[in-house]
Amino acid sequence: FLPSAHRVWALWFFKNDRSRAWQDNLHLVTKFDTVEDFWALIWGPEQGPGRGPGPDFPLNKGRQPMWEDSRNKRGGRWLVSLAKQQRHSELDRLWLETLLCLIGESFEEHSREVCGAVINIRTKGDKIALWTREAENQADVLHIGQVYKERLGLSTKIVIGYQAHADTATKSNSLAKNKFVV
Ligand code: M7G
Repeated sequence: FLPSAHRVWALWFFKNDRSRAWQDNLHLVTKFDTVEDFWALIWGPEQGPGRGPGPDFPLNKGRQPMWEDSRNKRGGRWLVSLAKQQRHSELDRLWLETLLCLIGESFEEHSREVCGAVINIRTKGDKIALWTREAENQADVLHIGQVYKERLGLSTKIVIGYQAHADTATKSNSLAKNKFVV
């Protein structure tokens, strides 16, 4: 972990309440900026390395995990779509690996392009996505995609695609076209 690449991460939860607008269902759970607090969050404070509630974060919610946020609006996502049976066998591992890629700044200098990650639990098949800042930055996007796929341990036979949020936002039913694949 690179303390120099200092970042504050936020964990958000989407509570599906159909009586409210999509954005109003996004709830900030917590923020963290140390590896200790990350593990305390994952394992629970008792099993964590014994730190207190952590530093005081600014009260504002910071970046929001939505297409419209200024940091996301020109960006897109590497999407990993899982088969139903993978929830049981793979989902937790793939999500933890995704989080470790984020907080470990695993993409070298391309890490600055990474905005966050989203997990969608869906009856039709769960999804994990890694969001990046600028869909037109081909070299960054491809590097991140290649490293990410390798870190997830996905077989070379599996192809994952990158979609621009602008395309996803205008295609509410079908999947947006892939801008890149690895
Ligand atoms: P989803 O939850 O990302 O995937 O999007 P799903 O199709 O597997 O459920 C479902 C719907 O949520 C979209 O069609 C949008 O109506 C809404 N939605 C999702 N995202 C990520 C956003 C967003 O960033 N902004 C807005 N305004 N709506 C979103």
